[in-house]
Amino acid sequence: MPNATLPLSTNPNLCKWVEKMAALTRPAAIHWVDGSQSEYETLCAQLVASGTFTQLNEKLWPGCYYARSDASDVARVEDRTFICSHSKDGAGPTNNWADPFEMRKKLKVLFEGCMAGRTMYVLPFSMGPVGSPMAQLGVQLTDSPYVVVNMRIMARIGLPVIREIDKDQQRVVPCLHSVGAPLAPGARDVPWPCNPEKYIVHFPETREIWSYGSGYGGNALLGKKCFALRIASNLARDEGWMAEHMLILGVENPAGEKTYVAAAFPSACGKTNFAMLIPPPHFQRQGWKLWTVGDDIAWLKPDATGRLRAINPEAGFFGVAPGTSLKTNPNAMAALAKNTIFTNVALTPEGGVWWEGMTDQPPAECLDWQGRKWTPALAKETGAKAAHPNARFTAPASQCPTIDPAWEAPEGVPISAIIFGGRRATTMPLVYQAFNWSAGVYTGATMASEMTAAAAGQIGQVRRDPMAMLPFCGYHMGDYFRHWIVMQKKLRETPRIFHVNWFRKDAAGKFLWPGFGENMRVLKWIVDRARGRALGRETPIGWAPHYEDIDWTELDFPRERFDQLQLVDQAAWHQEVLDHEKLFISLHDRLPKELVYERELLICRL
Ligand code: TSX
Ligand code: MN
Repeated sequence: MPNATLPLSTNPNLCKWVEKMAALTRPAAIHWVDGSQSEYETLCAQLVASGTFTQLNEKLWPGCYYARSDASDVARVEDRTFICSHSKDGAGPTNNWADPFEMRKKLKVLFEGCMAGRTMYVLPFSMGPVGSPMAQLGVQLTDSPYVVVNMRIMARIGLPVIREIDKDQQRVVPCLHSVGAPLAPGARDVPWPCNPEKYIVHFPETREIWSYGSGYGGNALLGKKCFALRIASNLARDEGWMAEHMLILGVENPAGEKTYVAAAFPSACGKTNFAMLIPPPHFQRQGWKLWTVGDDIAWLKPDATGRLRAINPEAGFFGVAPGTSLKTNPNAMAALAKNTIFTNVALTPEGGVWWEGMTDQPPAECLDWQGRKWTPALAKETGAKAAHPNARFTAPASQCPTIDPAWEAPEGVPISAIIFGGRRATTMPLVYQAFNWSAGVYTGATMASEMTAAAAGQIGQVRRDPMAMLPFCGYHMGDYFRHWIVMQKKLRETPRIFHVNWFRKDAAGKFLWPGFGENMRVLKWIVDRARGRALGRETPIGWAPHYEDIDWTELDFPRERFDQLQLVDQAAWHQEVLDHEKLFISLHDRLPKELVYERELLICRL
């Protein structure tokens, strides 16, 4: 038997599962995580001693740590992510499917003895405020102390969660995680253990997650994408709620009335920036305030009166560092100023961190995300980046200056509008409102974004990413659309649905819209529309603002430019609906009829 701290739970099923998984993975020790500050400090000190963490300069970055991952373990691995439902069709054509029986056999072999020489941490966590009727419980077994300290920021963990688990009849999602790097007796560890062979596996029917080989982000912090989106989307479909890849934002008007919106954007659209938006000075003087509830995931559920309410299941921000600055997102900069873990950014000689876009002036020299010397001259010569483009900060949400007073309300906040968006140089206007719920679902189902980095596709190529859920829906996308359609019947009043595009360009290739704080002007129209207080113009694709419907105070934005920004170009939209059909054909056998009809109606209106 491994040397172990006392089991903190009295739940016999949990204790038996821990024993069984320990027998499989054979750790040298078992540590039940209590979630305390002192435990956190001990683990961080241990990570510093083992070379995984560097403690940053206490004067510049109090309570902050710095980690470099292995160069091969820097992002989610979508081609190694599996949905193992009983039927292949249940996972749909957009997910990797594997037979659950075959996969279990494979995983048993991989996990056999994989924690040798390491400590297995038993990490109880709650996605959502502890005790909230909308929260969900999980226990992650992991051999990565880096994962434990990151999870302490991103979720509620430890003793208060154990007390919830020990109440009867609580469902707990078992999550097994290993970096897949057993240590032989006396062998020296590396700063970032991982395995070239990676498996991120979900069993939707039995609500289980098995993750092997990676220590990074969404592959390893299993409460986030694996649980709060892929498993939760299955729970939500079965139980009549929604698990969405959305930020939640509160808009307070000068009368003190608050309207909450949820918004889904594909990556590289500035979702975290939008979640922490600062209104232009004129709006601030009038008394408009924006409040952040969450920046990545929303769980939405109809309440007893038939209103849709939302919680943020997370407790922190796992944000992309490059591009984050006092100009683009001062609230994020305040949130990450202390008690934050940085991964794969650059390290400055003063013991600080830096990344591309953080300041106009780069440091004279620093160590890049792989620990090599980096200078601005070198960057100019070779294009080398100091920080990895997917470098991250893990920061407590409570440290965001605009965190909403109700961000941990167990009953959630009422959602009045849902916003979809994408990065589109052409075709999509700045803003429009779908005619009704099913037209709105069509808008979300067909949303798309242009590739920015040459990550997978070509730069500029339009990629469909329905509801920004393509990599995160844990079942068939056609069934997912149907669930959206069906949700209307559970609501007395549906949130109004909008589409925005901050990225339309003119013929010269320049952005037509200033974006960032100025997006408040669009948000005001959205909130006013949702509350039935703003006018609109009917277009073939939905309701759009007249020039006069937007508050232009202190922004010089000519009417002609606005017309250009809002133009619904017939030829471009004919192309657009043709492209919608491609997506629909791939899902045809499970596509709800409503979406086929919405497309027909749209074509007729065009
Ligand atoms: O986050 C962005 N938002 C949302 C902000 C609340 N970004 C950054 C995207 C990369 C992740 C934006 N970039 C936005 C935006 O609204 N808009 C743009 C495009 C843009 C970039 C630079 C300028 C203008 C628009 N600069 C000047 O006009 C000087
Ligand atoms: Mn995300």
